[in-house]
Amino acid sequence: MLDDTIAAIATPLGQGGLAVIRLSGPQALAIADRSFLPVGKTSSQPSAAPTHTIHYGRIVRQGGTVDEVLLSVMRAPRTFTREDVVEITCHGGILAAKLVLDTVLENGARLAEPGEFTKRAFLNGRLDLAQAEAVADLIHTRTELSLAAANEQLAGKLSQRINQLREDMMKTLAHIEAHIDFPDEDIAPDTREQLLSRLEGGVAFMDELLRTANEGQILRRGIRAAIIGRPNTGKSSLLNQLLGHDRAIVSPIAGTTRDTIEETANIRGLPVVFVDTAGLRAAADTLEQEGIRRSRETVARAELILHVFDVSEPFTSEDENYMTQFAHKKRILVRNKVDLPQRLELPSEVGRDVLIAPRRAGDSPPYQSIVDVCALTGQGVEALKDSIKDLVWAGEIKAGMLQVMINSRHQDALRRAREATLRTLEALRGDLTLELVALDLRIAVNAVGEIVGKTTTEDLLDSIFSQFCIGK
Ligand SMILES: Nc1nc2c(ncn2[C@@H]2O[C@H](COP(=O)(O)OP(=O)(O)OP(=O)(O)O)[C@@H](O)[C@H]2O)c(=O)[nH]1
Ligand SMILES: [Mg+2]
Repeated sequence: MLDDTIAAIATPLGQGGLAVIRLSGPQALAIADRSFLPVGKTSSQPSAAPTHTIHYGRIVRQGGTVDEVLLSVMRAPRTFTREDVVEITCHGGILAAKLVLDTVLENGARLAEPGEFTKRAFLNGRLDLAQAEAVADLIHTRTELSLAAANEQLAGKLSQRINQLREDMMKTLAHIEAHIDFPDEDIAPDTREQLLSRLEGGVAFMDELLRTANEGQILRRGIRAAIIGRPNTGKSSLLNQLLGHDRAIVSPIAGTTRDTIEETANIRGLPVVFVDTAGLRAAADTLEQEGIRRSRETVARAELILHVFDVSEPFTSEDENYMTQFAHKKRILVRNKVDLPQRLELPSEVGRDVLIAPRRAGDSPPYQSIVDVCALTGQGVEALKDSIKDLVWAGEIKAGMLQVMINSRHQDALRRAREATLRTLEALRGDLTLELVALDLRIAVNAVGEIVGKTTTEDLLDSIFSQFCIGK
């Protein structure tokens, strides 16, 4: 498949100043020759151009000029795909970019599939699989913290550790297999101890990596935080404060918010999707009922709940309902409208001392934190942001591990590797035949190898690269 030449528009479709059409493959220069007419003394035919040079000229198609462009020539192997690459920068209209693409397709290129450039980079050994995934993370990243993590992964920080782990395990495997070949020789007791402790070290390291999965997930996908509470307590006002702009309609009328409103904010480096909801009250009309149904669904999917109280109003049974619902989730109690005279008296069990109390099933709600705010002025909102970060970011991760936060695919592979390694340990301790020991260890080595793409299947590659956009 790598003997054809692929092409795609690498910039977003739409109107912009510039657009880039990318070509990669053995015919990239020849196809560029057929599509490009150099203009001026310093420009040359792509096939005659030195590597890493830019040329001014025109894209011509059926005798007419399509667009005035700059064409970059990058010869293998010092390119993203390790193949010959040509990038054509044209004017950023949808039509211009499309016609340039059509021209190179007519001249012999094939339209690239999503992620195919990155896939080639992987297949040609330019990137391993974990690094290729980091490219997708870089494209989708929404905060500086996740950008930093994606860059570390792209630089190979995770891959280095995974490769080290895999090599250690392969050494152990080689050792055990050597003994299979000489069945008369028993493994000496101290050698056995050594093998056991090396495998145990491997499991400990896998555990350390697995602990980063949750935070890795948070950095990549963000968390969902639902804002719930009685009508008119100031939920929409709070959303606007957290976002820093007026997203939701605020009014003194109870039942203002009918539909759920979602928007992402950067909270101390974490992408948090805040969801403002319609109050879950015993509904008046059918429209509001629908809003309430959606609210319920949203809240059910959220990892974190901000339960908003209006401190100028007495505690009601409605508030109590909210307390008992979704009690298994992480919750922050937000006391809003602290600028007004206070009439709210929370039930005694919502004292600050219950915050650290263990939760029992059927318990009323321990909140993990209580924050006073005024959503009108923004007072207390920074403290609320701190509180959100502290709750979702466990803080158990050592600073160095920020470089190696694993994603759910890595997590799945590591779990399988861990289980197989534990079986290996058991078999070795229990004096089972070395064939059995080696069998499980090989499963573990392969699972670890999946993370960096040392062991892959076509299905796995498809599922990873199909998540990319076309042109990447
Ligand atoms: N004094 C005071 N008023 C506030 C504060 N926060 C919100 N309000 C007012 O309370 C009213 C209701 O605010 P919203 O943000 O619309 O409340 P909500 O919870 O989204 O209401 P629904 O969408 O109807 O459920 C508005 O008139 C706000 O201006 C606050 O901290 N202090
Ligand atoms: Mg509202």
